[in-house]
Amino acid sequence: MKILRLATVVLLSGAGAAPVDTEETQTLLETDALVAQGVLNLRSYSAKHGYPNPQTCTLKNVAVRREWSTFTTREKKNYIAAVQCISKKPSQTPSTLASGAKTRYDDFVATHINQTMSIHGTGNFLSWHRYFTWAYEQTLRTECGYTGFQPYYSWPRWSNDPAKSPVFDGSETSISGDGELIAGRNNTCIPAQEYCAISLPPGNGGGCVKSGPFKNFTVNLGPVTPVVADPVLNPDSNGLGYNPRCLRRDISKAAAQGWTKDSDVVSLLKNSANFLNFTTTMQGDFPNGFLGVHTSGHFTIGGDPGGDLFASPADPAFYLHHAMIDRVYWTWQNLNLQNRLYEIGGTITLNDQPPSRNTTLEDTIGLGFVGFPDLTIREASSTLAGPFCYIYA
Ligand SMILES: [Cu+2]
Repeated sequence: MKILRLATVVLLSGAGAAPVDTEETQTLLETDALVAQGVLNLRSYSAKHGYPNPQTCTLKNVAVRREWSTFTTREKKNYIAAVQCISKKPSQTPSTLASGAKTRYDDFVATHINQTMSIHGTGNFLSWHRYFTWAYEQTLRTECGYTGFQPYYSWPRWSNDPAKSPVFDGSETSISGDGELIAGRNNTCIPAQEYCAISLPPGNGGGCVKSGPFKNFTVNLGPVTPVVADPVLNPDSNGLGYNPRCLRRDISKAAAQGWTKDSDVVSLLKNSANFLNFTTTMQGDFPNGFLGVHTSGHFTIGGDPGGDLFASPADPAFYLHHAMIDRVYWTWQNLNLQNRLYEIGGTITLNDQPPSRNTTLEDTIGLGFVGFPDLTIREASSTLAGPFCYIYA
């Protein structure tokens, strides 16, 4: 595993990324060893089969997305400033469609709310969220002068105590920390209060985020499916009306420790034989008490909108979580590129309810008033193809 890690460092340095000093010596995760193995595979696969866009994107000029803890203070502050910048620019979504979309940041939230039922538990889940996260990164860069790339939050690295992670420690260089403690709350039941297959105990928050750069951040849209007991309801039942309120969190050790440990991610990567198996394991099997890394990551953040399937992108930590989802998908592909680069499965309705046709690689994914052209799932299947040119460290 040490050799693999060294290989990544060498490969990434060769790819133009500056070697990064981390503040502390991190324990070597098996997840990261699999990521490194994936990079080696991608390199040899590309040498053999060529690049999709050899003129514009190779492993020599590719963007490298890194974990938040490896960002320097300046890089962190630049990212935070860009997020705050798009949350001050005007929305491009017509108010007739989403009267609550006030800012450029809200365009992303409105698009996600609008499409929720056709982008979760579906064959396009991974490619749609890949494109969505990329569009967010591009918007930070092109509209707010950000020069870095989208950071990710490595769940297994911080699964023991997420509130202590550099993403959630509440410092000036975090994405803000936990909410104000609201005592005496009940457990959260998943999938529903009436059907408590998974019962998560309350954490140490529940109220408004009390420190860090997003302490005064305003959430405008949602909730649609709130998990907090006392939600401020949206004037429109579709969640697209104007509902300004504070950002609430309830960071959950139980969610993080339960389903996002190194062994959980390794098991997902090693034991998912096909695409459908991978994407469904990732998204959980609630009736059987299995939350999966995707939902666990959302509940690690918790609160409002963090725990809301529809409005969750209104919490800026969403994009670091979904970059990790994409990193794991990308790694799973890299571990068997021949079979997995263009593999698809699933249908076009949430958990196939109501039953629907199979998803195909020619189906398109769209981002509404976020304002990017539609892509086919095929085009979104490689992070070196189409509009993309990035990998993960
Ligand atoms: Cu989503």
